[in-house]
Amino acid sequence: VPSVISFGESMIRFSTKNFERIEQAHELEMRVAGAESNFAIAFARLGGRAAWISKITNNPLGRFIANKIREHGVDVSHVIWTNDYRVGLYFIEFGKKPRPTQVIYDRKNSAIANIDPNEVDWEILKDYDTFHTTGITVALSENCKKAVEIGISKAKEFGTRVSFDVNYRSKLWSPEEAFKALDPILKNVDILLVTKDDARNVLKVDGTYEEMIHTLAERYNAEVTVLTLGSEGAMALKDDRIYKAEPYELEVVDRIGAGDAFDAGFVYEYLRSGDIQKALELGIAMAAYAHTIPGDIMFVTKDELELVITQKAHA
Ligand code: KDG
Repeated sequence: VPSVISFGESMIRFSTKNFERIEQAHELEMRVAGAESNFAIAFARLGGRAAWISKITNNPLGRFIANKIREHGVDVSHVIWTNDYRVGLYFIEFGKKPRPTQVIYDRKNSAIANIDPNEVDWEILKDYDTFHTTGITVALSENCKKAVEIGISKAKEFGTRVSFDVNYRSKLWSPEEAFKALDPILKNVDILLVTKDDARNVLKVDGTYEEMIHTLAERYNAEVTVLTLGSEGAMALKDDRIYKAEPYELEVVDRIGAGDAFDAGFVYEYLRSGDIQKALELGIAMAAYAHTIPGDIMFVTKDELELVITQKAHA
């Protein structure tokens, strides 16, 4: 069974209903969100073994987060609990064209931002095939960045693969700050996951998608490089060979978390079979389903995904 352990912050996500503006809302939906826990949950739901590491304030908000993640079979026993700091929150107002979706973070000085990188028992990485994290964690604080760097070096030492999604968030840092911090980190990544927009705007690669993915592979030398293309599907490069998967036709309900769902599908199948084409197909199917489900969490089964993948292949 493929296994991953991810590391990052999760927050309570409050979203307005029926496209209401935050200013007018008198009710908000309360859910859990966080790129790395989204990934672990999606991975567990596919049948993988998943754990999630974080640091959380021990209060009802923190317990809400851990419980919602555990509910899907993710091991949260390595979470570091503290009585200090706070649980991050974030607010979403979904837009309808031409009004954009708005996100407001309220997460400064959260528990994980104050993590001491040495308080994580990194030895546990030995028990997993892959260590997964994203650029969001690196952006949170200098301590988080150090923790990611230590986690990656420990993973290397233990022969645990590292998968990493650039996951640029403009509310956390500038593209220049992100590039400066991430460029050295990405050189130590085995499975590199990046959107075409982050590749262009943060990692400053240009040209056709083929040229972009080759540049990324040469610069960072990952075992496998994955470039997601939004509504145009996704592509991967391994051993100089390019693989592509076409997107699904879909109606968007909530696109947040689709990238994490893609990553989980790709990494799960890549670890399971090593088949890049199949990994892309599962990633794309996961992303498509994620767009149709309110909230960040992938309430899906492997059977449902296999069915749409088969239907797509025969369409
Ligand atoms: O990938 C989805 C995440 O962006 C969302 O869950 C919130 O983790 C989050 C963040 O930091 O933006």
